[in-house]
Amino acid sequence: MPYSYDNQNIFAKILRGEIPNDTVMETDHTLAFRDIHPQAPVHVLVVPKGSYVCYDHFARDASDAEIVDFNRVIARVVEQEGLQADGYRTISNAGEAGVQEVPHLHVHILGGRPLGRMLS
Ligand code: IU
Repeated sequence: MPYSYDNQNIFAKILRGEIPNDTVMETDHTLAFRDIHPQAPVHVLVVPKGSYVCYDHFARDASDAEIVDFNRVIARVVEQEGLQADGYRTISNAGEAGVQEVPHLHVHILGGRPLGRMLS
């Protein structure tokens, strides 16, 4: 199913530089910045610069270079934020059932405290 991308969403505005953000890492294809309402001591959002609504949209339509870069940024943020030793969580919400608030793909990286069981 094709996705339609709303280029007025808040992360599109951040990527265009219209709204400031607390950047932790930037590459040609990817931006990582701190969530404005952090749910843990470390709460970073990793977003591709391309116009992708959610994870399956990106995984299906992005170039290999974008996909590799996105995943490498996640790995580098985990290392830079010192999350490897104690562990961390990645989450990407999609659509209504997934309670996705911002319709531009983002992976949350959460860590810095015990996060509790999410699935049982
Ligand atoms: P969600 O996965 O789409 O539900 O999460 C959106 C996140 O984007 C949420 O954690 C917000 O706190 C965060 N966020 C942000 O960092 N900056 C913003 O300007 C807005 C939301 I609006």
